[in-house]
Amino acid sequence: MNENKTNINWFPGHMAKTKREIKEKLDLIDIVYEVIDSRMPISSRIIDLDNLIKNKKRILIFTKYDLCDKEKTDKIIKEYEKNYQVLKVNLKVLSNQEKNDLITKTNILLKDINDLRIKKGLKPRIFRAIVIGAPNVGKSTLINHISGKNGLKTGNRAGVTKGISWVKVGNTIELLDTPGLLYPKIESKEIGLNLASFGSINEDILDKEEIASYIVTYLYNNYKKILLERYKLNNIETFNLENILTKIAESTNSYKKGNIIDLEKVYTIIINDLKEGRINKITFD
Ligand SMILES: Nc1nc2c(ncn2[C@@H]2O[C@H](COP(=O)(O)OP(=O)(O)OP(=O)(O)O)[C@@H](O)[C@H]2O)c(=O)[nH]1
Ligand SMILES: [Mg+2]
Repeated sequence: MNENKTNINWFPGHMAKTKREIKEKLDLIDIVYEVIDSRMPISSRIIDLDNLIKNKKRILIFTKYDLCDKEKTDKIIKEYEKNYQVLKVNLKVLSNQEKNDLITKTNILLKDINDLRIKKGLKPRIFRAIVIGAPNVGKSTLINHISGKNGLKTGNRAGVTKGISWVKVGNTIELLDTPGLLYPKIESKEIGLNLASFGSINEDILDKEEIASYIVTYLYNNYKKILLERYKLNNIETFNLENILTKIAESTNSYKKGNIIDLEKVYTIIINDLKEGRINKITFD
Protein backbone atom coordinates (compact mmCIF):
# COMPACT_ATOMS: atom_id res chain seq x y z
CA MET A 1 0.00 0.00 0.00
CA ASN A 2 1.09 3.49 -0.69
CA GLU A 3 1.59 5.13 2.69
CA ASN A 4 1.88 8.60 1.22
CA LYS A 5 -1.44 8.50 -0.47
CA THR A 6 -3.42 7.38 2.55
CA ASN A 7 -1.68 9.47 5.13
CA ILE A 8 -2.07 12.76 3.38
CA ASN A 9 -4.04 15.36 5.17
CA TRP A 10 -6.74 15.43 2.56
CA PHE A 11 -8.43 18.75 2.51
CA PRO A 12 -9.65 19.96 -0.86
CA GLY A 13 -8.94 23.59 -1.60
CA HIS A 14 -12.57 24.57 -1.77
CA MET A 15 -13.29 23.22 1.69
CA ALA A 16 -12.48 26.42 3.52
CA LYS A 17 -14.87 28.24 1.22
CA THR A 18 -17.57 25.60 1.71
CA LYS A 19 -17.22 25.82 5.46
CA ARG A 20 -17.51 29.58 5.33
CA GLU A 21 -20.63 29.29 3.19
CA ILE A 22 -22.20 26.75 5.50
CA LYS A 23 -21.42 28.96 8.47
CA GLU A 24 -23.22 31.83 6.80
CA LYS A 25 -26.21 29.63 6.03
CA LEU A 26 -26.24 28.25 9.54
CA ASP A 27 -27.16 31.65 10.86
CA LEU A 28 -30.51 31.17 9.14
CA ILE A 29 -30.99 27.61 10.30
CA ASP A 30 -32.76 26.05 13.27
CA ILE A 31 -31.88 22.43 12.66
CA VAL A 32 -29.31 20.33 10.81
CA TYR A 33 -30.15 17.01 9.17
CA GLU A 34 -26.83 15.20 9.27
CA VAL A 35 -26.75 12.52 6.59
CA ILE A 36 -24.65 9.40 7.21
CA ASP A 37 -24.18 6.27 5.08
CA SER A 38 -25.44 3.28 7.11
CA ARG A 39 -22.70 1.13 5.61
CA MET A 40 -20.06 3.29 7.28
CA PRO A 41 -21.84 4.85 10.24
CA ILE A 42 -18.58 6.03 11.78
CA SER A 43 -16.32 6.75 8.79
CA SER A 44 -18.84 8.85 6.87
CA ARG A 45 -19.56 11.21 9.75
CA ILE A 46 -18.22 14.74 9.61
CA ILE A 47 -16.27 14.99 12.83
CA ASP A 48 -15.75 18.75 12.46
CA LEU A 49 -19.47 19.28 12.31
CA ASP A 50 -19.63 19.65 16.08
CA ASN A 51 -17.36 22.67 15.83
CA LEU A 52 -19.16 24.10 12.89
CA ILE A 53 -22.72 23.87 14.09
CA LYS A 54 -22.01 24.25 17.81
CA ASN A 55 -25.16 23.43 19.75
CA LYS A 56 -27.59 23.74 16.91
CA LYS A 57 -30.30 21.06 17.04
CA ARG A 58 -29.59 18.05 14.90
CA ILE A 59 -31.14 14.84 13.59
CA LEU A 60 -28.91 12.05 12.30
CA ILE A 61 -30.29 10.46 9.15
CA PHE A 62 -28.83 7.09 8.26
CA THR A 63 -29.33 6.55 4.54
CA LYS A 64 -28.85 3.37 2.54
CA TYR A 65 -30.12 1.40 5.49
CA ASP A 66 -31.39 -1.17 2.98
CA LEU A 67 -27.80 -1.88 1.94
CA CYS A 68 -26.15 -2.24 5.34
CA ASP A 69 -25.56 -5.06 7.79
CA LYS A 70 -28.41 -4.07 10.07
CA GLU A 71 -27.18 -5.93 13.11
CA LYS A 72 -23.79 -4.22 13.02
CA THR A 73 -25.07 -0.78 12.09
CA ASP A 74 -27.83 -0.90 14.70
CA LYS A 75 -25.25 -1.47 17.43
CA ILE A 76 -23.45 1.71 16.42
CA ILE A 77 -26.67 3.67 15.98
CA LYS A 78 -27.73 2.64 19.50
CA GLU A 79 -24.74 4.59 20.80
CA TYR A 80 -25.69 7.66 18.77
CA GLU A 81 -29.24 7.44 20.07
CA LYS A 82 -27.96 8.28 23.54
CA ASN A 83 -27.20 11.80 22.30
CA TYR A 84 -29.23 12.39 19.16
CA GLN A 85 -32.55 11.88 17.45
CA VAL A 86 -31.96 9.28 14.76
CA LEU A 87 -33.74 8.18 11.61
CA LYS A 88 -32.88 5.14 9.48
CA VAL A 89 -34.03 5.38 5.88
CA ASN A 90 -34.03 3.69 2.55
CA LEU A 91 -34.26 6.64 0.20
CA LYS A 92 -35.05 4.39 -2.74
CA VAL A 93 -38.45 3.81 -1.22
CA LEU A 94 -38.77 6.53 1.39
CA SER A 95 -42.30 6.27 2.72
CA ASN A 96 -44.61 8.95 4.02
CA GLN A 97 -44.12 7.34 7.41
CA GLU A 98 -40.40 8.14 7.40
CA LYS A 99 -41.01 11.62 6.10
CA ASN A 100 -43.62 12.23 8.78
CA ASP A 101 -41.22 10.89 11.40
CA LEU A 102 -38.69 13.49 10.32
CA ILE A 103 -41.25 16.27 10.48
CA THR A 104 -42.50 15.13 13.89
CA LYS A 105 -39.00 14.83 15.33
CA THR A 106 -38.15 18.28 14.00
CA ASN A 107 -41.27 19.86 15.46
CA ILE A 108 -40.59 18.29 18.85
CA LEU A 109 -36.93 19.34 18.93
CA LEU A 110 -37.80 22.92 17.98
CA LYS A 111 -40.96 23.29 20.02
CA ASP A 112 -39.27 25.74 22.41
CA ILE A 113 -38.81 28.33 19.67
CA ASN A 114 -42.53 28.74 19.09
CA ASP A 115 -43.49 28.28 22.73
CA LEU A 116 -41.35 31.29 23.48
CA ARG A 117 -42.83 33.30 20.62
CA ILE A 118 -46.34 32.53 21.72
CA LYS A 119 -45.48 33.59 25.26
CA LYS A 120 -44.29 36.89 23.83
CA GLY A 121 -47.54 37.26 21.89
CA LEU A 122 -45.89 36.53 18.54
CA LYS A 123 -47.15 34.19 15.85
CA PRO A 124 -45.44 30.80 15.53
CA ARG A 125 -42.87 30.81 12.75
CA ILE A 126 -41.70 28.25 10.25
CA PHE A 127 -38.59 26.21 11.09
CA ARG A 128 -35.58 26.17 8.79
CA ALA A 129 -33.43 23.12 8.11
CA ILE A 130 -30.30 22.22 6.17
CA VAL A 131 -29.01 18.86 4.97
CA ILE A 132 -25.30 18.34 5.60
CA GLY A 133 -23.15 15.35 4.81
CA ALA A 134 -20.21 13.77 3.01
CA PRO A 135 -20.09 13.16 -0.75
CA ASN A 136 -22.41 10.50 -2.14
CA VAL A 137 -24.26 9.72 1.09
CA GLY A 138 -27.67 10.64 -0.37
CA LYS A 139 -28.10 14.33 0.43
CA SER A 140 -29.73 15.32 -2.86
CA THR A 141 -31.97 12.25 -2.88
CA LEU A 142 -33.13 13.11 0.61
CA ILE A 143 -33.92 16.71 -0.30
CA ASN A 144 -35.87 15.60 -3.38
CA HIS A 145 -37.86 13.08 -1.39
CA ILE A 146 -38.82 15.12 1.60
CA SER A 147 -39.62 18.21 -0.40
CA GLY A 148 -41.59 16.24 -3.01
CA LYS A 149 -40.38 15.98 -6.58
CA ASN A 150 -41.96 19.23 -7.63
CA GLY A 151 -41.37 20.71 -4.24
CA LEU A 152 -42.80 24.17 -4.12
CA LYS A 153 -39.97 26.63 -4.04
CA THR A 154 -40.67 29.15 -1.36
CA GLY A 155 -38.34 31.41 -3.24
CA ASN A 156 -35.36 33.50 -2.45
CA ARG A 157 -35.88 35.39 0.69
CA ALA A 158 -35.04 38.96 0.01
CA GLY A 159 -33.35 40.65 2.87
CA VAL A 160 -31.93 37.49 4.31
CA THR A 161 -29.17 36.11 2.13
CA LYS A 162 -29.24 36.43 -1.61
CA GLY A 163 -29.21 33.31 -3.71
CA ILE A 164 -30.50 30.98 -1.06
CA SER A 165 -33.73 29.20 -1.86
CA TRP A 166 -35.96 27.08 0.25
CA VAL A 167 -38.34 24.21 -0.32
CA LYS A 168 -41.26 23.34 1.91
CA VAL A 169 -41.44 20.17 3.97
CA GLY A 170 -44.90 19.77 5.42
CA ASN A 171 -46.44 22.95 6.78
CA THR A 172 -43.91 23.79 9.42
CA ILE A 173 -40.49 23.36 7.86
CA GLU A 174 -38.49 25.03 5.12
CA LEU A 175 -35.45 23.25 3.81
CA LEU A 176 -32.46 24.76 2.03
CA ASP A 177 -32.60 23.32 -1.46
CA THR A 178 -28.83 22.93 -1.70
CA PRO A 179 -27.08 20.63 0.75
CA GLY A 180 -23.93 21.44 2.65
CA LEU A 181 -21.19 19.23 1.36
CA LEU A 182 -18.36 18.55 3.77
CA TYR A 183 -15.56 16.02 3.75
CA PRO A 184 -15.00 13.63 6.62
CA LYS A 185 -11.65 13.80 8.32
CA ILE A 186 -9.49 10.93 7.19
CA GLU A 187 -7.95 10.15 10.55
CA SER A 188 -6.77 6.67 9.70
CA LYS A 189 -6.00 4.54 6.71
CA GLU A 190 -9.09 2.50 7.49
CA ILE A 191 -11.40 5.51 7.35
CA GLY A 192 -9.92 6.56 4.01
CA LEU A 193 -10.39 3.09 2.61
CA ASN A 194 -13.96 2.85 3.88
CA LEU A 195 -14.84 6.19 2.29
CA ALA A 196 -13.22 5.14 -0.97
CA SER A 197 -14.99 1.77 -0.91
CA PHE A 198 -18.40 3.45 -0.90
CA GLY A 199 -17.58 6.23 -3.31
CA SER A 200 -17.30 9.07 -0.82
CA ILE A 201 -13.79 10.05 -1.81
CA ASN A 202 -12.26 10.11 -5.23
CA GLU A 203 -10.32 7.25 -6.65
CA ASP A 204 -7.38 9.55 -7.17
CA ILE A 205 -6.92 9.79 -3.42
CA LEU A 206 -6.39 6.06 -3.21
CA ASP A 207 -5.78 3.86 -6.22
CA LYS A 208 -8.14 1.21 -7.48
CA GLU A 209 -5.88 -1.69 -6.63
CA GLU A 210 -5.67 -0.52 -3.05
CA ILE A 211 -9.43 -0.02 -2.72
CA ALA A 212 -10.39 -3.30 -4.41
CA SER A 213 -7.84 -5.26 -2.38
CA TYR A 214 -9.19 -3.74 0.80
CA ILE A 215 -12.77 -4.60 -0.16
CA VAL A 216 -11.94 -8.22 -0.98
CA THR A 217 -9.92 -8.63 2.21
CA TYR A 218 -12.63 -7.05 4.32
CA LEU A 219 -15.35 -9.17 2.77
CA TYR A 220 -13.29 -12.33 3.15
CA ASN A 221 -12.71 -11.63 6.83
CA ASN A 222 -16.20 -10.41 7.70
CA TYR A 223 -18.65 -11.45 5.00
CA LYS A 224 -17.09 -14.46 3.34
CA LYS A 225 -20.39 -15.98 2.25
CA ILE A 226 -21.44 -12.76 0.51
CA LEU A 227 -18.09 -12.60 -1.32
CA LEU A 228 -18.27 -16.22 -2.45
CA GLU A 229 -21.85 -15.94 -3.59
CA ARG A 230 -21.40 -12.71 -5.51
CA TYR A 231 -18.57 -14.11 -7.63
CA LYS A 232 -19.75 -17.74 -7.63
CA LEU A 233 -16.57 -18.92 -5.96
CA ASN A 234 -16.10 -22.29 -4.31
CA ASN A 235 -15.06 -22.21 -0.71
CA ILE A 236 -11.62 -20.76 -0.14
CA GLU A 237 -9.84 -22.34 2.81
CA THR A 238 -6.97 -19.93 3.28
CA PHE A 239 -6.81 -16.29 2.35
CA ASN A 240 -4.67 -15.42 -0.63
CA LEU A 241 -5.53 -12.13 -2.28
CA GLU A 242 -3.93 -12.89 -5.61
CA ASN A 243 -5.69 -16.21 -5.78
CA ILE A 244 -9.09 -14.65 -5.02
CA LEU A 245 -8.61 -11.88 -7.58
CA THR A 246 -7.69 -14.51 -10.17
CA LYS A 247 -10.85 -16.44 -9.41
CA ILE A 248 -12.96 -13.30 -9.62
CA ALA A 249 -11.34 -12.58 -12.98
CA GLU A 250 -12.43 -16.05 -14.12
CA SER A 251 -15.98 -15.71 -12.94
CA THR A 252 -16.38 -12.20 -14.36
CA ASN A 253 -14.56 -13.04 -17.57
CA SER A 254 -12.02 -10.27 -17.13
CA TYR A 255 -9.29 -10.94 -19.66
CA LYS A 256 -7.17 -8.90 -21.98
CA LYS A 257 -5.85 -9.93 -25.38
CA GLY A 258 -3.81 -13.10 -25.17
CA ASN A 259 -5.91 -14.43 -22.30
CA ILE A 260 -4.10 -12.31 -19.75
CA ILE A 261 -6.03 -11.45 -16.62
CA ASP A 262 -7.29 -7.88 -16.73
CA LEU A 263 -6.80 -6.83 -13.12
CA GLU A 264 -7.87 -3.24 -13.77
CA LYS A 265 -11.23 -4.57 -14.92
CA VAL A 266 -11.50 -6.83 -11.87
CA TYR A 267 -10.82 -3.87 -9.58
CA THR A 268 -13.44 -1.79 -11.32
CA ILE A 269 -16.06 -4.55 -11.10
CA ILE A 270 -15.46 -5.05 -7.38
CA ILE A 271 -15.54 -1.33 -6.60
CA ASN A 272 -18.70 -0.75 -8.62
CA ASP A 273 -20.46 -3.79 -7.17
CA LEU A 274 -19.96 -2.35 -3.72
CA LYS A 275 -20.62 1.27 -4.56
CA GLU A 276 -23.80 0.47 -6.45
CA GLY A 277 -25.12 -1.88 -3.80
CA ARG A 278 -24.96 -5.16 -5.71
CA ILE A 279 -22.83 -6.32 -2.81
CA ASN A 280 -24.95 -5.45 0.19
CA LYS A 281 -25.92 -6.35 3.77
CA ILE A 282 -22.47 -5.18 4.75
CA THR A 283 -21.11 -2.54 7.11
CA PHE A 284 -17.46 -1.52 7.12
CA ASP A 285 -17.13 0.20 10.50
N1 LIG B 1 -30.18 1.77 -2.07
C1 LIG B 1 -30.13 3.05 -1.69
N2 LIG B 1 -29.53 3.95 -2.48
C2 LIG B 1 -29.49 5.24 -2.08
C3 LIG B 1 -30.07 5.65 -0.86
N3 LIG B 1 -29.86 6.99 -0.73
C4 LIG B 1 -29.19 7.38 -1.83
N4 LIG B 1 -28.95 6.34 -2.64
C5 LIG B 1 -28.20 6.37 -3.90
O1 LIG B 1 -26.91 6.88 -3.63
C6 LIG B 1 -26.41 7.65 -4.73
C7 LIG B 1 -25.95 9.01 -4.24
O2 LIG B 1 -27.07 9.78 -3.85
P1 LIG B 1 -27.08 11.39 -3.94
O3 LIG B 1 -28.38 11.85 -3.40
O4 LIG B 1 -26.69 11.83 -5.29
O5 LIG B 1 -25.93 11.71 -2.90
P2 LIG B 1 -25.32 13.14 -2.54
O6 LIG B 1 -24.98 13.08 -1.11
O7 LIG B 1 -26.22 14.22 -2.98
O8 LIG B 1 -24.00 13.10 -3.42
P3 LIG B 1 -23.07 14.35 -3.86
O9 LIG B 1 -23.95 15.48 -4.30
O10 LIG B 1 -22.24 13.78 -4.96
O11 LIG B 1 -22.24 14.67 -2.67
C8 LIG B 1 -27.55 7.70 -5.72
O12 LIG B 1 -27.30 6.74 -6.71
C9 LIG B 1 -28.77 7.34 -4.91
O13 LIG B 1 -29.77 6.73 -5.67
C10 LIG B 1 -30.72 4.66 -0.04
O14 LIG B 1 -31.23 4.93 1.05
N5 LIG B 1 -30.70 3.39 -0.51
MG1 LIG C 1 -25.90 15.84 -4.31
